[in-house]
Amino acid sequence: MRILHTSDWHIGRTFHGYSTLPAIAEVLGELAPIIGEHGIDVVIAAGDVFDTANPSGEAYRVLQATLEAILAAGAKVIVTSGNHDSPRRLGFAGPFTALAGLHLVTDPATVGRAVTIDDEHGPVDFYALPYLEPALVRAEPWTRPGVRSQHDVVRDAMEPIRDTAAARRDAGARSVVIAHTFVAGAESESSDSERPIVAGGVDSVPVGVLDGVDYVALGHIHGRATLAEGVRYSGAPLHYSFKEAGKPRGGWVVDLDAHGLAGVAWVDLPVPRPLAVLTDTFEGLLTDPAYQTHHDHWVSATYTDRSRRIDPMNQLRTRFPWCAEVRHQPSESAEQSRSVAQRVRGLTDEQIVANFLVEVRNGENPGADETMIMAEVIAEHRARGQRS
Ligand SMILES: [Mn+2]
Repeated sequence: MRILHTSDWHIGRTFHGYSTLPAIAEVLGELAPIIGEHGIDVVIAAGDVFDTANPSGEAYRVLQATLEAILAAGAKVIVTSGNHDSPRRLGFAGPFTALAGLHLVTDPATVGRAVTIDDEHGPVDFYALPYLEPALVRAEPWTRPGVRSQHDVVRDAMEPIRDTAAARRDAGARSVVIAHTFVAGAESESSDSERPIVAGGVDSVPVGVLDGVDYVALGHIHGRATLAEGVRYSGAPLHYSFKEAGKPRGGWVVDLDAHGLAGVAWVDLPVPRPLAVLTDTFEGLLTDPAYQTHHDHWVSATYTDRSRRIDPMNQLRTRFPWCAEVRHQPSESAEQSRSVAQRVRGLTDEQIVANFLVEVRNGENPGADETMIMAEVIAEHRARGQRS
């Protein structure tokens, strides 16, 4: 069996105020040709199908066209819900669409129940874990009392799955888990375009919790990540943040043979409009010939001039029509990236105060009068300190 693992389609998301619907429709439109070319049997969408719980009619139209084309290309589809989706809305037609090979698994009550699809070697059991909010699933019979975290709920969901998978392995069954959650170790590949599951704290699942099945298709992180040979994030099919600039977009092609995982390969999806993150003086951004290549790209421009420009966006758009973000970061502020302790090490009190003024005034040094006043105040303070 050959599986295409995708996730985080986020249909309906905006990018710096622009609709991404035409771009995601184009990218998802490439799935059907990939299915034909690679002989894909099953397509997985591991959560965050939509960007919101209440998507627009246009967003539904993109999803409908995508799923219709996948089914027409001859693959089955297994979809689960992410934290952005409404499980009820996304899953409502699941009992009927399953008859057509479209499995919408979004109900926490069905955790542990497999969607079984046969190949020439026998059954493959797909266990989907929609995003499991601890407070909303603690009444489910498969949870232990007092579940509080992603670690707790995914651990509890996995225990019966692991037992069933082990028992059915003897009968020739292979098993795949689909989960929308944050697994520890994926941090380096993560991006700011996914909101954290728990604000103000890291709530992650140790990778070992997912042991015992042949492949784990993860969703939630927007960059691809490999946590183990058979435990991976595919990432989003479209760039949804400048933090993802240069990162590949696509999915994992997963092969199962009679014994389990036989191989994993990456397949690229097209990038309709690449991202460019440019930092230079304002003049440099507008005139350096090297940037001409970014004319049709999404551009995030940071200009390093000392003073702020009036309406920089409109000026930059004369050169970069798709400039989506402008930041002002005076070059002196590179100094700010060092810690305070590093910056003051070995300096006199006079130097520390002078540097502070330079920093808060975008590079303007203290004048002679100011230097004299500072010296007086510091001397006075020192004398007072010695007396007490
Ligand atoms: Mn998510």
